[in-house]
Amino acid sequence: MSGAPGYRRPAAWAWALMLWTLTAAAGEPATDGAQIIIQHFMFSPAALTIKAGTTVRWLNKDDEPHTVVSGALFRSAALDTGDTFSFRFDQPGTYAFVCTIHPMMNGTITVE
Ligand SMILES: [Cu+2]
Repeated sequence: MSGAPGYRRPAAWAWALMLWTLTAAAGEPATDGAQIIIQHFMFSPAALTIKAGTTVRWLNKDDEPHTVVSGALFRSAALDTGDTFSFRFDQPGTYAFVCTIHPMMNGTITVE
């Protein structure tokens, strides 16, 4: 009638703790890294603004391989599902990046 025996709704603090743990585990150690999710043949967010010195991590959640390439600045290998690629942006500027396998997939990082 009201769920399985012994089941109790987790308290709000438990959810908060779990979210915090997940977030902490996904981030770069000791830096305020940013993350871009690759899913449904899109970069999300496609436009990101960060401070100089920030490491951006791309995570492929698609079942298709994708790459992350920005001119001569960086070039990832083909990322399979669950694979990540990270790059630290030290110089202010605007950086376009693209998936070379699917050139309509593109995005921009603005480094302040
Ligand atoms: Cu792609």
